[in-house]
Amino acid sequence: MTSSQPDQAPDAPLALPGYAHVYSGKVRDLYAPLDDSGAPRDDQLLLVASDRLSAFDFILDSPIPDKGAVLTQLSLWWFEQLVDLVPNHVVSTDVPSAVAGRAVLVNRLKMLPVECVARAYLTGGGLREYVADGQVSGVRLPEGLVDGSRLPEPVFTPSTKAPVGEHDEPMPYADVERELGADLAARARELTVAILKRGNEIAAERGILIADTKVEFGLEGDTLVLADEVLTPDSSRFWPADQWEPGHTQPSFDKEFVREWLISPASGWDKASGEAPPPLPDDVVERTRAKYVEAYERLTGRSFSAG
Ligand code: PZK
Repeated sequence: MTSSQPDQAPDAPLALPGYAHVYSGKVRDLYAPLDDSGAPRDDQLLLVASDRLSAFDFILDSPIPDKGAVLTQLSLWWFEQLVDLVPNHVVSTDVPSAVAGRAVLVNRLKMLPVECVARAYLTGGGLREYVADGQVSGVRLPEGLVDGSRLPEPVFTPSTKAPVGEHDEPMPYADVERELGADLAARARELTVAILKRGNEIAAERGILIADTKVEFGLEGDTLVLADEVLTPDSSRFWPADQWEPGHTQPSFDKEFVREWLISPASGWDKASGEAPPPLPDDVVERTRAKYVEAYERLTGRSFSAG
């Protein structure tokens, strides 16, 4: 059994012949393809999504079968839906069989040093800012909004890229302009908001609200390119539309059963203890897997088949 303290280094990354491990995030791993001389190529990366799940800032010991594949396939589908708005980094899905379905070969970009976030509904850090001063990321909002309220227009709420284990901090738009220049900052803002709007237009017809999302852009010359994953439950808050009821915390589409079980007496776990959460019961794992598959199938209209 592995442990799961916050900030703890993940297990040894999978060895992939022909690739060098570059970096591991909480739930994904990055590799560089090797060239004919065995040196890492500097123009491409292999993005591998794992079945790991984070909850309450812990990486849980129980993997969710097929989560990495479902999220990879969902991202690929969104990239297609967005291609008229923004080009993306995808090169190929021809990847080693050990990571088939959950890895993508991408163009290596010069990444923007900003997390591009847009919010269509008010919750989380955006709600805290609003309660404190009636604004979110410098945008004045109407009075009377509550947890879960739909915003009049999606708002760009950039944040800093925190090191693994730390939380991203809100970044004033003026700082984004200083980092990127006014022109690039404005393009990143417009694209981020456009991606969330398009996402919600599509998702609304399929019973899902996308409360907010975080996207990553890189540059290829002067062109902004959409990178990383896009509009997945890991990068966005998905809410079931039929349960949307402003005034309280909305249930998470994907993690509802995990959170509910972890905070229930059945888990024997105290969120405030600092201890690692216990492994999930099989039925919670299975019901959570089913939610990821359901999100994929509802959004894309395709059926998910592993392998
Ligand atoms: C890049 N990440 C985050 C993703 C991880 C970490 N196309 C690109 N070019 C250059 N860098 C990146 C990308 C992308 N995407 C993405 N860090 C760097 C990340 C997946 C797994 F461990």
